Amino acid sequence: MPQISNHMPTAELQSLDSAHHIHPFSTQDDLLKKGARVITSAKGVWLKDSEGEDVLDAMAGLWCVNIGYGRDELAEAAARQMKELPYYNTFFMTTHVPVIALAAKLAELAPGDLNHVFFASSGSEANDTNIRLVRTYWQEKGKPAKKTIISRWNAYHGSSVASSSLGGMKGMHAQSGYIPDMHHIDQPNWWSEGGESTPEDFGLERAQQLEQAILEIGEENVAAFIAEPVQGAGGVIIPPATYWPEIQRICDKYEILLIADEVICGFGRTGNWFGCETMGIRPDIMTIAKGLSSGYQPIGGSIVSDEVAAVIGATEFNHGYTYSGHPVACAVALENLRILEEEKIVDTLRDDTGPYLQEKFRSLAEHPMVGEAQIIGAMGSIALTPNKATRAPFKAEAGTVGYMVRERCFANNLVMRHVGDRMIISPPLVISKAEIDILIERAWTSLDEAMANVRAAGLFE
Ligand code: PXG
Repeated sequence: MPQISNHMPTAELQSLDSAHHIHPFSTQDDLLKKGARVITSAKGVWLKDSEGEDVLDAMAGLWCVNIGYGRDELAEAAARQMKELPYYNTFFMTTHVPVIALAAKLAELAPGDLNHVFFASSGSEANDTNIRLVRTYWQEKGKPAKKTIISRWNAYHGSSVASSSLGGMKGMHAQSGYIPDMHHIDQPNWWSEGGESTPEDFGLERAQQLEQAILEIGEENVAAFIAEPVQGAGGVIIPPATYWPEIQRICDKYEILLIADEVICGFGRTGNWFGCETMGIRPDIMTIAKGLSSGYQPIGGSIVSDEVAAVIGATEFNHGYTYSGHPVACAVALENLRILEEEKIVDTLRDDTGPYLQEKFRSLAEHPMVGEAQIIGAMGSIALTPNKATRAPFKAEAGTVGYMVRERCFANNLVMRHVGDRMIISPPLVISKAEIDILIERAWTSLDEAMANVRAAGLFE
């Protein structure tokens, strides 16, 4: 086998990659034909590829590199921990210092009485944990029939079979089936589904679907409602202001546990430490991952309230992963939280760079192919449309035009993803004003170029 390194020609790396590596959410045949872009290093918000191009990463990897790339402090924290204690588990009455320190730090940062953390290595694992947690909670309360979890169509809660069953991605259900006792209601996507109603009325109507579902399934059978404060992978759908207060009212009225999936929203993304603070809700459980370590190490978890912890605490919780509370991941997450806090990254985003990004991003709505530009904190999306007034979709399969825009972004060295015909951004929280200008300039150029292709394909009318 040849010596594989950064110095190998791109084509050779690509052919070895497509020959041996099965990629997530990709069509392997496309990779065989086109080859993947090879990323070799990164600093701040910039990726470098194997051709030496500098690419602005407006997705922070997969919504996770909140403090930006290339922070040596995290590498040093990992090395220190690896030398001292590279691994030990937290099963069977053992523990270690990094996991104690991280759990205590998270209890301090999390709002209200969310003071207890169960660790996992990813958001998917954490949401699997949540399924078992809420069912155990109701069993312990003497209500074992309360098993059903209500979620939303187009929600993303992970890729394991259980967490994707919680999620509402029909393409994922179609390939794996899904586990029983899950129920989905519609998402608060006013742009695509709101018709003639006002966003406020629509927000209320969508929230009240939760009440209807509880009444249909029977309160005695419902364990929890799970949702992302702002839907991420579903297209950065910022709900109308009426939505979350109504959801909270319904959860309180029927004693349904509220799980806020903060995997994307957590650790500053929405301009506060947690999305539930931005949305003014009081979850019983929060799912965390991604920004917890800024993606430098795989780590996630469930933060639960004093009450949930007390109820669960009465029994043996038959659940755990070999890497729950992995010492190296915990040490890196702690260092990441230190940087987020000491460098006031969340405050700077909320008070300074965030408002600048939001203003510039909203100006994309002036582009002839953009209907709305929605942004909160540093997560935003634009809706592509041939007709701003009617909010019409393109006369092509959903995602066709989104893909055309994404292709132009990629060619213009801007990572901006498409979800159907929405384009989304979620840059590192440390993005500077000068970098924001570059992001918007490249997005505008890519939209112009894509629009010419969309017109040529006869799709603009
Ligand atoms: N919850 C939410 C809200 C997520 O966004 C998960 C759970 C699962 O986390 P893990 O760590 O198991 O992947 C996620 C993950 C995309 C994309 O392209 C989004 C995610 C993952 C991969 C791709 O939008 N979100």
